[in-house]
Amino acid sequence: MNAQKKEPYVEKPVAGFPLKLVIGLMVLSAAFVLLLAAYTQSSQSLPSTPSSSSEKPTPITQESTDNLPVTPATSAGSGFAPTVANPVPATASAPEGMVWIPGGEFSMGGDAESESLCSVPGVTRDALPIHRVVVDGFWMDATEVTNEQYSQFVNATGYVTVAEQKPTQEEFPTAPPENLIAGSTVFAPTPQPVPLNNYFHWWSYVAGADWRNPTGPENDLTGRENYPVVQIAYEDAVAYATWADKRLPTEAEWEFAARGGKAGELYAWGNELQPGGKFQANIYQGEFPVEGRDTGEDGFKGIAPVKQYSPNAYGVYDIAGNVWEWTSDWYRHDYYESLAAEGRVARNPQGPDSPFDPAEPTEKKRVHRGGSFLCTDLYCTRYMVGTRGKGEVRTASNHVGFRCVKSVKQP
Ligand SMILES: [Ca+2]
Ligand SMILES: [Ca+2]
Repeated sequence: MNAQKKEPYVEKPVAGFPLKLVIGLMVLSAAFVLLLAAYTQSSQSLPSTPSSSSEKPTPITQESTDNLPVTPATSAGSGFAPTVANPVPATASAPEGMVWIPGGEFSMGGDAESESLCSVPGVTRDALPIHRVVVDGFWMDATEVTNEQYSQFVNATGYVTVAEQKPTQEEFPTAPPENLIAGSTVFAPTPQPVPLNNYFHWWSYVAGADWRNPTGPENDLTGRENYPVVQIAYEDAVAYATWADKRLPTEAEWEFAARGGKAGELYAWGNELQPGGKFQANIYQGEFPVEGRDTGEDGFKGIAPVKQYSPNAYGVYDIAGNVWEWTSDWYRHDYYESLAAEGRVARNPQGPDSPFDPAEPTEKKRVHRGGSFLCTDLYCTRYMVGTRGKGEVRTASNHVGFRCVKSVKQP
């Protein structure tokens, strides 16, 4: 009855839990508990310790960004060439909470092999080939958008997110009315180890889960003002960005920012997962996805407040890990191939004209980037900077959020 029931395509839905699938399964499931896609860790597991990171370098400023070093490729990448950042400084003082990303020409994509990329050895094919891209400079939120920030938007506008809306009979014509209940997808750790080839084991549809109640009605945002907002569908992120006079980043802008002026490195902070033995992002350690097995060795079990780890060279925090981030590009598995086939440097690419994921051909997906607190070297190392994720646009979950960018007029 749906594409997710078959053996997943190599690059499975990283964070996409089509709501249609959810409601559709509800028709069959009186238990009202659905097991859905992805690799994550329950945000019911609150951070057990404060950040282990005491180093918080000063975010890059307008004055300093044009002096950022250009570093030649040092790792994986035979296909990588140095990043050439624009010398043009920002034209105005930084908007509150944003940092200047100079833009320039860089090598985009990923060719690093990993035995743990979503249980599939080798490279993530949708991140190939490595190709040259130019993006103009822009402002970027230094952090993922927080609950506090999203609250300000909702208080000002009365906006109602997708997860808060009761699904309609028109949208789900075969679902009985009693199943048309607002809710969203929530990571549900398993009581015992499970095969990692079926993400249905660790996702549930939870009635009443939404951005105010990320894991369900029993958990609200008290004390979580500085955590990234989650349970945000694509249109919910766009609505916020529009209200804030910002926009979502393109996938190319996101990767340019994440690479921090470096070229071909495995991570947003370099080539070692734990330089000096220290984790640089909130990901997942321990046996996935088993209840109680997230060891929190990186300082956090589950989701973390923003800004708990050092920023990258451009001053952006949590660009890897914590929560996945929506970008404005449609997802196509072969988009990089089509760009490379044009035989020239892509300038400010906006993504393909339409979405297509061979694993779920009927779903409309946008690109997610950065991985989340549920990404583990045992299962899905999508915190590696060149790798890609994707999500159905009307589907939210408790490990997907976003950050915004803002264009400037070029002199
Ligand atoms: Ca963690
Ligand atoms: Ca992130």
